[in-house]
Amino acid sequence: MRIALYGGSFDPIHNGHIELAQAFVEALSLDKVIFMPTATPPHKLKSEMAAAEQRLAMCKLATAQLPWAEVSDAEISRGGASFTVDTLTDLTAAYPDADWFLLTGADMFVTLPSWYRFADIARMATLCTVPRDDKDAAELRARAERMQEQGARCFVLPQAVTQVSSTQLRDMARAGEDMTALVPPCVADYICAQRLYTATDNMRQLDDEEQYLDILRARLTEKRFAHSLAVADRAAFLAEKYGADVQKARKAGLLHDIMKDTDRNTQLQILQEFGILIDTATKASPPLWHAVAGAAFLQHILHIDEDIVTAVRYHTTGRAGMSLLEKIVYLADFTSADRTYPDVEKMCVLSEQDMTAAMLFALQYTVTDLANREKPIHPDTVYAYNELVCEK
Ligand code: DGI
Ligand code: FE
Ligand code: FE
Repeated sequence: MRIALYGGSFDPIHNGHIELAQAFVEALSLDKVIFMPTATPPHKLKSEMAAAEQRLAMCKLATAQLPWAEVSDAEISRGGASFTVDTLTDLTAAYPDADWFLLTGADMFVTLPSWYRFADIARMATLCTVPRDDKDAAELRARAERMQEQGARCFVLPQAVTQVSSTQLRDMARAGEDMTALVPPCVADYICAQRLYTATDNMRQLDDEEQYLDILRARLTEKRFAHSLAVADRAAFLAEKYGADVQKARKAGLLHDIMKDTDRNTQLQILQEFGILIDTATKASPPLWHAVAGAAFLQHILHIDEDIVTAVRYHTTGRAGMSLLEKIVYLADFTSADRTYPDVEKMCVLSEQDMTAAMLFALQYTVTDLANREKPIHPDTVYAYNELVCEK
């Protein structure tokens, strides 16, 4: 038996996926391709993705007529993020005599060497991919060669297959456009009947606080939730005082710690998913990750305004050349009603009287505190501090 594992979010499955699988069935004489929809990642909002059961149902509809296709709910049943290495381990144990292949799109293929336990994956399956166009082909073959030098077996299809974008399909669904050229007709019908991908628009428009409160309640501990409300109040108060946009300050304050209670691995996963590379200094300080991951979440999933996104991004480290909104959120986090450190009163008074002095005081405190505890100090914090002392 020659069996391929084809994992993905399949949100929705489309003709590009089917064509890719079909091409490998022919090129590699595969007996079976197992479509494996991933579980919904913990940081995805319900309205942003079709439910796991719906993605599974679409895979089954799309492959019902294909004798070589099988759909597995193993990762969905397992729940949470699955590692490909674990899925392959289970599958190879279930079919110990089979030759295994792992099908990946070009975008995934190039990231393979950084996948968890890549060497084990490579030991269990031949790594297969297909170019998006002619330009891609040479690049993919070069990557394949490099992996082969590390002992992997690779296969790059010589010809490209049709590229279809799931993002584009979701946009089409939202706009009520006909998708039958890009997905199997039964999948198009299913998307219409289930009204999939139509909620995202509401998401984008709904700006009322209630909605953000629901999102926060689901993600934060009670204490962190209370802190977020206190920072929102404080940010609004400071915005009023310094002539900034009060609504934006409130929103930024509310959302600034949205990823703080998410476990660190998931924070890293979010960064990886959005292609955000963190510098070595950030990598060395896990307490900074929630700000970067939170900003990415706000930008890519909640579609929040960019000035709010950067206020969240820099609320922990600060940076040189901070905007008014960034300073307000930074100081609000330092002076919210729930803060209890020794100099909090002085900090509060300063933040209301002299923003620059308050920033300097806060940064001085942070730098000193980190140095005393022998923690690394992020360069952005140092730049923010230097800018203020040099201007004095
Ligand atoms: O999320 P909060 O607790 O409300 O506050 P925060 O986002 O300011 O996070 C504070 C933590 O971040 C605290 O443990 C100190 C740490 N921190 C702030 N700046 C730096 C830093 N840690 C390192 N390593 N480097 C920094 O520059
Ligand atoms: Fe924070
Ligand atoms: Fe905070």
